[in-house]
Amino acid sequence: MISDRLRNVLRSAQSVAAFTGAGISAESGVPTFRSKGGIWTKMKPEELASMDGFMKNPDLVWEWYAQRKRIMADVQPNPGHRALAQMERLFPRFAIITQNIDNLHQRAGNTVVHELHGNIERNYCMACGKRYTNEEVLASAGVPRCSACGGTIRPDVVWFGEMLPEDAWDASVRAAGSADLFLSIGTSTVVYPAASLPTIALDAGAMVVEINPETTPLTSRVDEFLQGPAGTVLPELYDAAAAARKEKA
Ligand code: BV8
Ligand code: ZN
Repeated sequence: MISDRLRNVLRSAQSVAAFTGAGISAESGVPTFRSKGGIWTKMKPEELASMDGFMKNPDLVWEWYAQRKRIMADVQPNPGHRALAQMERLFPRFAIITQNIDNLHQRAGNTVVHELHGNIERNYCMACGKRYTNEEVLASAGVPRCSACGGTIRPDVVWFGEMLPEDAWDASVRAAGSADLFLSIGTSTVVYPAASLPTIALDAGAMVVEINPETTPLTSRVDEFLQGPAGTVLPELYDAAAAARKEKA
């Protein structure tokens, strides 16, 4: 299943970047967005994950995030997340670049995680910036208010039409632009500017490998397409990398 070219790159790579989307957390029980039965098949992204949507119907948006906060608090990292945590210890430079807000990479043990779209466990007051934990915001029903200034509290995630966090974006562009191997895992590559990162890696000469049970708009441009669920493919990829690098050692 793994080509000799990929095995050689796994043996020699000094810098690896893993770009992830909702698909890597599907096997943990986190609903994806666009796959069958995904979130966006039921509701429009701009209605729920945008300032406009929040202004129009804050109760609906908060109820949706409260539901996702509870789901993401109860799930566990799966073999796909754990294989990426093992890979961090195998390669001199290894970075996770994620669109996910579910904390599962950190909980699996990865220490270098660039969160492009925020984090479900963080919240802040839109007026004074005061920060709040999920315990605090989920204590009361409805849209939580700031105890310092009475302002409206929102989840610390990136909504459509909002800029990505500069530090995470800059670090992700650097990781993609200096990678020997770039893995695109469980993402439909349709949301920008995140979806431009595989192109940055390709243009910088990295070997780009896509892992997904389905093809995506990126598939025709990658060096290798490993078709299958991340929870199966990534442990196999880790075993191949560990074996190749042991031989070399
Ligand atoms: C912005 C956080 C600048 C919130 C999210 C250029 C062209 C066109 C449009 C745009 C453009 N530039 C900007 C835009 C607009 C927009 C955009 O990209 N729209 C799209 C829909 C066309 N982008 C933005 O608005 C961005 N901001 O551009 O600001 C700006 C600002 C001001 C003024 C001018 C410019 C902000 C985008 C971030 C939005 N926030 N999430 C929350 O989660 O609540 S996006 C959210 O959706 C996720 O984070 C993720 O990014 C995306 C979902 O994609 P995936 O994760 O890939 O998930 P999906 O379900 O689609 O696919 C899952 C895949 O997994 C599938 O392929 C499936 O086959 C696979 N899979 C399933 N099971 C498995 C599996 N794979 C492996 N194993 C399995 N077991
Ligand atoms: Zn406040």
